[in-house]
Amino acid sequence: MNKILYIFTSIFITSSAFANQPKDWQLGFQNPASDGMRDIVNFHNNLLLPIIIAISVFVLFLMVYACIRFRASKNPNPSTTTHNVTVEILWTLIPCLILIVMAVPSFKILYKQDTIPKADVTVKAIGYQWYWGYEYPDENIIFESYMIEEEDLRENQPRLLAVDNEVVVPVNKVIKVLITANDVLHAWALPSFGVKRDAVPGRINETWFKAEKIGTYYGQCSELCGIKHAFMPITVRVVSEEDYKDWLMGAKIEFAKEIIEKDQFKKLASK
Ligand SMILES: [Cu+2]
Repeated sequence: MNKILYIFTSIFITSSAFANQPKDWQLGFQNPASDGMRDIVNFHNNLLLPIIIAISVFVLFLMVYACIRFRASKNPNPSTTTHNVTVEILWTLIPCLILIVMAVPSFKILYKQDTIPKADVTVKAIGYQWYWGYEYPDENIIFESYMIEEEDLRENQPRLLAVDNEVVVPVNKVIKVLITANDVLHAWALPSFGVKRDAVPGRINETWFKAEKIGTYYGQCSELCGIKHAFMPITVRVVSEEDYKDWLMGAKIEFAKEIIEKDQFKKLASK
């Protein structure tokens, strides 16, 4: 009974209770944490959903009506009409109009996603079988990010989603993500930010997001990439500007890509 209640509340009460990771019995989207995702959710809830419901109800009505009105006992001599120009024009024209109504806002969102504003932080994500590697090209930082096995999970770490080394980014800043892969196709996807891009070997795809809330956000590889496709999650920790700077100091030493000069190390370590 509780389960049924939960499903109903999940359907009818919008996602304010949802955090930034998938929940049991969840049907809708995760909470948007960026402008881009809010556009997508609004597009879905205010336009697509009403159209889908209207079409489904209309088709159901026609089917039920035809079943009752034209059943054999009521309609022993069926009509032999094969053409009706008006109806044919209508059932071509109306779906076309519906598609145009959907296409216009859809393209608007796509172009908005495609136009990357000036980036404050650039992160490069590299898909491997089966984990993600990350680079901060401007910060001399490189690290790998593996899923934490179930027996090693700490409190509040979700199963199959938490990783050992999280991507850390500042809140309310434009984060540009460069996405590529080293072996097969992967896809870097983070539902709360409305971000999903294929990771293609030999090619760099770009996307961006601006996280509005501090918190931890979870995503997964979204391109079937082999036997452990389900075990290469993505964790992004959004922190304040100061926390980001603190993290950067430590990360520059811990995850240094190139050897740090002695003086530079001293400078970083002293901060
Ligand atoms: Cu993958």
